[in-house]
Amino acid sequence: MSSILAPKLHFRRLELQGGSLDRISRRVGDLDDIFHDQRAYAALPKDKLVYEVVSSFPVPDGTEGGLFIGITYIYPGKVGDEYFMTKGHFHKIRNRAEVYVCMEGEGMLILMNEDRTRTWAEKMEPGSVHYINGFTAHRTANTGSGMLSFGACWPSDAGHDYDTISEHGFSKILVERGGVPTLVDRA
Ligand code: S6P
Ligand code: ZN
Repeated sequence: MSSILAPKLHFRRLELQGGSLDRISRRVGDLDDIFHDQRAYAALPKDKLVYEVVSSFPVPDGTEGGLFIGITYIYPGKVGDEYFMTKGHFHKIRNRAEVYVCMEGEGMLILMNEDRTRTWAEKMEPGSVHYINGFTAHRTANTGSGMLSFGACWPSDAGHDYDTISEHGFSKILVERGGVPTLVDRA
């Protein structure tokens, strides 16, 4: 049996250790097709950090039966009235599920079914656990004034389909209305 270097997700330290870690930084300039207010988007510095993801892949990408683990850190901020958020994706193998565990901050997990007829959201707070069913697009938004950090665990053969979201978006967006995060239909 080949040996694997198991990742350790440390909830209290908000960090991932062990194995070879993959780090991704997403800045304003990387997210040009996700926010609805293009004028507010254009006014922000392109190098401003929106979120970072640290992931551990204990088995090769595409392995059936393994799991990947990651932590996402979303900075506080808004583009117009829309909160800083992740790109969002379906899994390439559509039936693959995922679990998120919120570690710090306040946020919303935004979910959408495959035919885009339903978009809904779950509140994220420290300790909240979120089961993301297969066939469901998912993205997270930071609705608080500090960092939103959460752990994720997903099947190692799930893959990511970003193109469908970048082309069609979610059918609702999460905006601030009177200080309250609110899902509204896209204009
Ligand atoms: C992976 C999992 C998360 C996201 C991360 C960033 O399946 O859902 O680790 O990759 O939250 O979001 P995105 O949409 O940019 O990959
Ligand atoms: Zn995912």
